[in-house]
Amino acid sequence: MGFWDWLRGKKSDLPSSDFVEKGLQKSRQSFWGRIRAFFVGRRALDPESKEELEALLLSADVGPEATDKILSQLEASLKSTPLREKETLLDRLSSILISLVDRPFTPVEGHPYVILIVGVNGVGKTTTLARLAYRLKGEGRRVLMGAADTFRAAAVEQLRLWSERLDIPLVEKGMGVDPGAVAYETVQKAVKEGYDVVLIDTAGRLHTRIPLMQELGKVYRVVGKALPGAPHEVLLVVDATTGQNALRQAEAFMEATHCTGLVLTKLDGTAKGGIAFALVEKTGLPIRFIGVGESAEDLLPFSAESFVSALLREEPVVST
Ligand SMILES: Nc1nc2c(ncn2[C@@H]2O[C@H](COP(=O)(O)OP(=O)(O)O)[C@@H](O)[C@H]2O)c(=O)[nH]1
Ligand SMILES: [Mg+2]
Repeated sequence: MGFWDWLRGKKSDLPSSDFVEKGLQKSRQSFWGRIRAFFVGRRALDPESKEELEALLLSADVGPEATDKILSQLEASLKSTPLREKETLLDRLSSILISLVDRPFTPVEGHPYVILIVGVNGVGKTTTLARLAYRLKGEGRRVLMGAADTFRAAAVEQLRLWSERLDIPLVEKGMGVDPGAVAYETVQKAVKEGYDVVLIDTAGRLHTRIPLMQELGKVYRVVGKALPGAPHEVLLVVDATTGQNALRQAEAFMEATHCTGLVLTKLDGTAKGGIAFALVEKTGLPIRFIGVGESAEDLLPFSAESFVSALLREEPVVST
């Protein structure tokens, strides 16, 4: 699996759907199982069943905007192209869902390739950073990490532990220092010493705390001073288990700083999963990675096809 290629916009080597299916098991068996069941034996949508489907999508965290869009696209598509004999209504829904979350990602050239990780507290920023670092190192890339989450001592310590465990160098100046200074120094070191990738952790902040949000804009600008064109990606990490609150977070972060993509974590911990559609609809950002579990292998490049199929696929019969 090529994480480096994926960062550079190449889609060649996507994760096996098995991982995605395992991670989305709860959603598939719960809310999306109900959506699947709704379509059994149905080949048309009357107003009543449309309402039923609407309620099901809303209950699966799809959110009102994306739900409206899905329903109107489904209706329009059935009107313009009636179902073929072998095609099902669920097939039609799948294509619409795929097109909804399949947003293009435009890679920016840069060496070192600098990635800034942002989001509220506890969503999985540091975990995501460490998993990316681990994968990229495994692919032979020289990785440097920066501990610009200087808000809590525990945050620096957490990254220091990862740095030791993964044997990946870390720039850190302890707690309480200006995060911009850490970010600047990290990028500067990476340029000077020829690193391939720079991953910068930032403090989790409540999206309602204005000064902290402004500080993020400053970190972004400072990174650009250390290396023109950087950061090449700003990943906004969002916790799938927080439901519609995730949308408000995303909006606030997009106002505070330029974001290039989403990381949707803890999909293994929700029975809904529809927040992916709501988030993409709201932000227009592509989902770049998903977190589907606790282990280092559980960060996956996002594929719209695998994701939708993992939500809607019939639960395989397990033979014992
Ligand atoms: N189940 C599960 N837990 C996750 C995932 N990603 C992160 N976590 C957990 O979420 C918690 C907070 O993660 P952390 O990276 O410290 O969040 P941060 O405050 O945003 O840096 C940790 O216990 C992680 O193990 C995921 O995809 N699935
Ligand atoms: Mg952290």
